[in-house]
Amino acid sequence: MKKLGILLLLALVACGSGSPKDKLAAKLAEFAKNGKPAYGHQDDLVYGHAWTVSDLEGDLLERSDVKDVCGAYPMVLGLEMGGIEKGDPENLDGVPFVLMRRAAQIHVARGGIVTLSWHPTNPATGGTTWDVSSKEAVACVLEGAPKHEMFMEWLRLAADFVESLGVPVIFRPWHENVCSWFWWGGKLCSPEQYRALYRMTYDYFTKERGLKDILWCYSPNGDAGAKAFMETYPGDDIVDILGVDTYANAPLDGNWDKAGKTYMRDLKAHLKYLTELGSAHGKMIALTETGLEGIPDPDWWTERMLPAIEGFPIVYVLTWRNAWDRPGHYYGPWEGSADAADFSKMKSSGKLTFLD
Ligand code: BMA
Repeated sequence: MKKLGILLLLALVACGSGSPKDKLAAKLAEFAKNGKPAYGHQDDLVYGHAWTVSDLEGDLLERSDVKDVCGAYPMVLGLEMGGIEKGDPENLDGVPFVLMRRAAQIHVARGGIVTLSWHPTNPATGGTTWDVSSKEAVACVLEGAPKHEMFMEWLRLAADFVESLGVPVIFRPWHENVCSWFWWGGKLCSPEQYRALYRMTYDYFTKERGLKDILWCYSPNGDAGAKAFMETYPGDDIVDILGVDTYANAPLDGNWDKAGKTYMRDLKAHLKYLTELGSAHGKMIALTETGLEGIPDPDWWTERMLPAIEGFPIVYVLTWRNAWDRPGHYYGPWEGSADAADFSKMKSSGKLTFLD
């Protein structure tokens, strides 16, 4: 048991000292210690269900689907960097990077926490992040390989953006890797190549660029299982948070009760092995992505998600985005959504930490 690391974090909170990264880590550890994981929502503040921010420089970013429903902002704000590697002004979902920067800064000034995901272009083919046609995508960017220089430029652009935020962040690159729906997926590179990719990213950000206020999160898809999770584990020396991404699925046979139970069973199994690994490696753990698209199950929050995560020492749980331009693509509540009352009930239970 490597509890020392986490105890040290809590001691840092108590005496109010440490770097911004240490303070962020300590704040997160406190959520788990109190048994009240932080609630997070992807892209909250920059848009929501059927609305988006148009005044990029002036909007005070006070709107949030989550706040509209329950009166509080999510504690964790997820933002997405896909597209930064191409020098695009907007990410792959059409969110301007200037707006994201302001959102991150405003959210942290309010007392919130920011996590960054990244769905970059396929370096081998120039296709999207979901282009899994090449087994060379990871191999070709490693040291000495043909696309290495190009890829280091991508890392430079990504690091420039992270640096420009000026706030500590949780960075979660190369996620959901054990499955194979992204170009860094399990069938497209060896565990050694994956680990080399992660470490190269870490080394560039921290050693070359001196970006110290980043908590590094490693988060395969939860159904990887403990063995596969550890096969591609980048290493205790560079990872701060162990996470899993585990989604709920709509039932093919219309049986919502059965589908809900399957989600709960799977999620509990994933969080059980994550808890054991967190304890063995002295790392914080998180449910880095979850949700049910379109939330047609009106009691999903209090009957499914909350009971499934209760008792596990996760520091946060993040549900995915409410796309402003795709009416059915949402994972958080919004004013008028069928699950809104149940979400408020979950908030009132006091079992999760929001930014009140
Ligand atoms: C996915 C979907 C996509 C989006 C991507 C990156 O899960 O929401 O529409 O482009 O995340 O944010």
